[in-house]
Amino acid sequence: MSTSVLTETSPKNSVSDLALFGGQPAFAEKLHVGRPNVGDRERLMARLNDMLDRRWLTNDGPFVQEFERKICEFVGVRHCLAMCNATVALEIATRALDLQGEVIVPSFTFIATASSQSWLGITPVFCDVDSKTHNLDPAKVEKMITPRTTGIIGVHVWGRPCDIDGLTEVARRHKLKLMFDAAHAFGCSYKGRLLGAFGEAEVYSFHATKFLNTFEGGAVVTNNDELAHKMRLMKNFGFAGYDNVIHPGTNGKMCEASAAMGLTGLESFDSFVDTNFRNYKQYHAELDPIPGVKVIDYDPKERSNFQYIVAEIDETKTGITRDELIDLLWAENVLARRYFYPGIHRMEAYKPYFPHAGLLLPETEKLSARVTVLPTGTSVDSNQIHEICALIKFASEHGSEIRKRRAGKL
Ligand code: T4K
Repeated sequence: MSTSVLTETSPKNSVSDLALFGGQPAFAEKLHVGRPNVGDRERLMARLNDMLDRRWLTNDGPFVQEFERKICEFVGVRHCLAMCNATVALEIATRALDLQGEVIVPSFTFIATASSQSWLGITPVFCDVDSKTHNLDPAKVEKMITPRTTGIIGVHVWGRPCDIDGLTEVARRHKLKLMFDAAHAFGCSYKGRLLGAFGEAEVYSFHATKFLNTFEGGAVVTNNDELAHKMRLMKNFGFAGYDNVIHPGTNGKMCEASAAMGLTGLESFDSFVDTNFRNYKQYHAELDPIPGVKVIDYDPKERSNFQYIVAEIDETKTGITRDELIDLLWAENVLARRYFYPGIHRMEAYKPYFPHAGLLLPETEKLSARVTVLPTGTSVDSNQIHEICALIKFASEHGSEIRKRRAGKL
């Protein structure tokens, strides 16, 4: 359902019509990236009522068990450990795998990939990505290995799979553990098989902004029985029964309300994909003709959830930088995002780790200056997408004029 309405002044006829320069915003209300997909409300409310009637709100309740079972069936994996969020799930999986010392991660990812490591006293070593896939480049990973390296965490950025074969081969050669941060990748495949079954374990996020959400939530999926057993203990303080702690642990549990939301969302899986796919096709059709604006592709041979519409802006062709475009869009109430700017290696908390990391991360630096993520999902409609694309087209056609005007030269 659409929440933002177009004002009567759009489209823009001249640069002066842009909200950046005092014109009326194209949208009366803010259009966000990451608006949650909400499934059938009645089904959700019925589940929440059941939960309240049962007075069983958390601690491995029936909805959590059903959610874990359904995820296993859906993905084709033996174990699913539902958790309170993906960050804690990454931490638990990292401890269960006994990673220590250094772990190789991309810098072009959400902060949680790295912070899950540093939180455990592990040094996240930032490796560059492939400019086409936006994912870890196995050849570069191999060059970052030191005697302290114990593991690699590949991130399936935007739900597009890592080069899993390449990373598996590097991990095998160097006896490293390989795990995947599949936060974006629920329902996406690699060589025809759904992500979730690769490496030692994979971690989904079910945060509100993700394709499938449980309000807050995440899960580790694995085919490793021993690892799953350990993580089940770890996510519940290490309890093996009342008053009996047999393993170090924390509180990583998913609650029943979250699982109820997840079960409800799963029932709408196909319609969420259909909506995202329709939006993706429309963005492609309307943005592809604009020089310097490249919408990233999802491989038609694979399954994708199309949750992210990602455009790379080449300022040499648009005449306007990604950041200038974002300022322009925000003024029009289109809250496009610059994931994953500036790259974790440039974030205040991580700069001291490797002050010169940028020298080894040229693709990351380029991407984090070019990428913009645009609104999609079940809360935007095709008129709104058309208007967003029209704004981007207008911006690129008037790039130099906009730039001069911003600099006060016009
Ligand atoms: N690994 C990767 C690769 C990840 O991308 C993430 C999370 C994780 C691990 C960790 O997963 P969790 O521990 O969160 O399960 C958002 C999300 O908060 C974050 O979960 C996500 N990645 C990241 C890519 O995006 P921000 O910094 O954009 O802020 P946030 O959460 O405020 O949401 C962005 C926009 O979404 C808001 O401007 C408005 C909209 N929104 C958000 C919420 C929560 C809504 O419309 N409704 C809502 O309820 O991080």
